[in-house]
Amino acid sequence: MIDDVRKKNPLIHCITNEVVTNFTANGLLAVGAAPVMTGNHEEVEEMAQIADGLLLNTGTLTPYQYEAMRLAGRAANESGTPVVLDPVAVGATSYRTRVVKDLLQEVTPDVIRGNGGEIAALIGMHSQMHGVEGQSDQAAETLAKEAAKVLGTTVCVTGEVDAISDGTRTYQIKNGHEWLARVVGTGCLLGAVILAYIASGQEKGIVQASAAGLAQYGVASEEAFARAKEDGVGTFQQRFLDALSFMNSTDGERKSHIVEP
Ligand code: ATP
Ligand code: TZP
Ligand code: MG
Ligand code: MG
Repeated sequence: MIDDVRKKNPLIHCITNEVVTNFTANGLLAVGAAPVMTGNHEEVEEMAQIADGLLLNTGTLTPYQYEAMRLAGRAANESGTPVVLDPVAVGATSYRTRVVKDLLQEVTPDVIRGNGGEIAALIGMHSQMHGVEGQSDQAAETLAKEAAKVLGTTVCVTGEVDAISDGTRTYQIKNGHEWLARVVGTGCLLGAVILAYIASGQEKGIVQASAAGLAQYGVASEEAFARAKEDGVGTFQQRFLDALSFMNSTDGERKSHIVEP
């Protein structure tokens, strides 16, 4: 599916946080997508309609940005542009939990992607948040399936093992490397990459396209670690961008580890 992304060069409109904006744009370029970052109320609806995908990421949410997400999300839903929501740090403060739940009354995402703590908090289950990092006591596949049923959309839970579920079909993705959690923005970029895969492979279905994106992202991190392990996490971040840009479908398929639990 990486070939489909490179062929389509999907335009990914990101309303994301100020920590990861540059990394997300570079990561999208590396996989062959075209990033555009804007949260300006004057243009977000038009951009979301032109785009092949819309990313809503609540990492540094403000009231102004919330309104941008509401406007863009509604426009995307009306025009059929796929939407991925990354509910960063939901559960860490009551403001975030309340506001993201409000957003879900207005906008229907095609995929919600978060760590275990964020997804558990979103459906009112026990969650442990430590700023943007979060854990749940549920296994990723159990949590993804339950959250998909409660929220009525596809849910992706990431961590040591990733899982994606639409409530009926559930996959575990066992690629990845723990150093991903030591570079800021790798969760945020992942939401954007999943969107690029969905936008380029819609005929394959949202769960399948997302699982392919998750696996290939994990494979890239494994390759990056092999090249950076003597040097450290700074080099790993660069090698990871390199590996995303070198990804090819043969290696991706051979090394991907997707299973049905
Ligand atoms: P961040 O860790 O950057 O704050 P996040 O918490 O939103 O992001 P994570 O759950 O860390 O998101 O997932 C980001 C990526 O890191 C995913 O591809 C996931 O598979 C991978 N990942 C996280 N922890 C591990 C781990 N211990 N082993 C392997 N891969 C991991
Ligand atoms: N603070 C607010 S947003 C953000 C931080 C540290 C980035 C979180 O990105 P990720 O991908 O979840 O590490
Ligand atoms: Mg994490
Ligand atoms: Mg995150």
